[in-house]
Amino acid sequence: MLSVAATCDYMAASDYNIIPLPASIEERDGYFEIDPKTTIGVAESLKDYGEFLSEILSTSTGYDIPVKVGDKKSSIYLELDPAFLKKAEAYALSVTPQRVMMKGYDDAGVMYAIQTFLQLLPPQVYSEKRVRNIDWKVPCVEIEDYPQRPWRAMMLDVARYYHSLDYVKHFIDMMSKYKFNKLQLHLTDDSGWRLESEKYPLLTEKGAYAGTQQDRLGGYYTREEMKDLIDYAAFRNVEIIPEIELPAHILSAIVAYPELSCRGEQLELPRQHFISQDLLCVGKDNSLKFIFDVLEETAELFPSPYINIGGDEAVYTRWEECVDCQALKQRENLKETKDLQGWLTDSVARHMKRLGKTVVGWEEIITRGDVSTPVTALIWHEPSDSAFVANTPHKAILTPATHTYLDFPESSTPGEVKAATWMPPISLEKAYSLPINDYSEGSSVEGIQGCLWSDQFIIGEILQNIEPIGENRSSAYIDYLAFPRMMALSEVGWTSSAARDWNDFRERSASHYPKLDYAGIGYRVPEPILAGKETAGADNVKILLKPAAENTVVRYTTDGSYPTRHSSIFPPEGLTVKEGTVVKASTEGTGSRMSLPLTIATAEPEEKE
Ligand code: TNX
Repeated sequence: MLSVAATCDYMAASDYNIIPLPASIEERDGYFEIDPKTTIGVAESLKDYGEFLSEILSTSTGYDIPVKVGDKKSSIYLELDPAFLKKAEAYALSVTPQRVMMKGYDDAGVMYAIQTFLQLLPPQVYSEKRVRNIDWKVPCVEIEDYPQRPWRAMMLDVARYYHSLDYVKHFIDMMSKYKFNKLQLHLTDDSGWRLESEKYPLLTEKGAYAGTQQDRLGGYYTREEMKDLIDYAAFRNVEIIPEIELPAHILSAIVAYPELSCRGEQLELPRQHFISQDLLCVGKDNSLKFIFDVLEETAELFPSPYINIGGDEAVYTRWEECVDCQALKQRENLKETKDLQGWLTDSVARHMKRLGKTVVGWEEIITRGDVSTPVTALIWHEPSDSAFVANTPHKAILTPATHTYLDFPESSTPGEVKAATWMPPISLEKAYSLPINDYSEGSSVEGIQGCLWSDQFIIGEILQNIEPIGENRSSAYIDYLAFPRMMALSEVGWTSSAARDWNDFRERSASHYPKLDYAGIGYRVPEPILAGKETAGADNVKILLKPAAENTVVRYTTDGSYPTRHSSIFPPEGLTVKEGTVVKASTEGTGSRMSLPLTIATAEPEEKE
């Protein structure tokens, strides 16, 4: 529960602007200031954490802030305290005018104490170069914090669009800042196979690139690169869960090894978004051997106790026509073709269990046939579908498309990024409203996951045309789609439902934009909100706009052009115009960043007789 000790009125708990909102904040007077004499003391085992913090602080402040092992007198001190709160990922942060103490129950807690501390500093702290003339002050505070849910994940689809290793690291940085702890890497799909295999080299030789040598699209990660990425993520308390899709979304493997499919045809990798009907043939021994081999190799590479096998959207036409699949169905006494998927899921889950891994997959892994080995299902249709796991040995993660598919745009405002369209847009408020009501210890809902699919901009034909953002397809769109909504999901996963407050979150999230700017994270600036339009006569139409958040400025035009940061400021008391005027209003972001324009058309004046 949020507990706020009202010791003074100088700052309210939410004024500290921390996202996700901590479990307990006690305000204190005064501030701590980083200066050229600041040092960081650490226990021996936390040296890397001290250096991580020192690097960030030294870069932005320009001071040389040394790390001193065992020096308890340092002005900033980091320590582990396994007796503290006895909760995984818990931390305490105490800021007094003299010193800053960060205490973690575990390494994760230490990382999160650092991340919260950074959020309390001026936004320039995230800058990659020295920023002068800043008072590096941190308001005094006592924070004790821990997550409500152990599973706070993001999924990144690197299969439909090859995101570079640097981009994936940037994505992990974004996650860590907002205390996400699991990254589901969607490594394989119809459009590409992105993980090097030792046993099956053609998976990446043929399955990682579409098109001809000259203009080929794609890429993959070597096993060495992946090890490096896993370590990079682990240090930031992000566990990478690999996803190898089966039995559908596997064309890239079939292109490399045609004998894996029911028909054995040589097919090609698509250059456009495409969902193949070809499945992994469940009736052939060589296909089963292949998938077990690949999963074993993958399980060995990734230390996560989970392995994701996809499982979504299989259409069974091929299995229905396949003699081998039908023979298996008879042999195993299965009623329907979908039961073959359950049979496969259960065989894989049992085998993975022997290797110490729990299988995760989209909800189809428990709805298509019988699976008795405990698995974790990603509920992607409706939040209430988590009921699927009630009275079963399985667990559920909420990732409903309605709230967490950040590949849907935030609005239908003209000019919006046209990403996935099979559902209505997901506003920031909608993402924030994802219900998770069951917080009991034994709940079968372990947490939430936000998803960033990349299929809708596989070739960029739509995104290319976008105005006024005007970029071609690139990973930068992931940032734009992810923020600010990732902050909303972060709070859904971390903070108790009772402490979540949309109006308060909206203000806090806007206060993070400068932080994102300095951290090099792209985001969508929210448009102003139309609060009223009253017509009192042809010369008297009054338009009222609310800023997207209190600390944002609204600019407008009446000549049809897009507002810029040089346009007039929209009057807070409202604007009176003549009928027929078209008002365009945008939120002013930082730099040259403006929100999409909100267009407010007024009625055409009536023709005089
Ligand atoms: C559905 S949700 C999919 C993905 C697409 C996504 C696009 C799910 C398990 N499958 O293959 O990328 O929609 O929004």
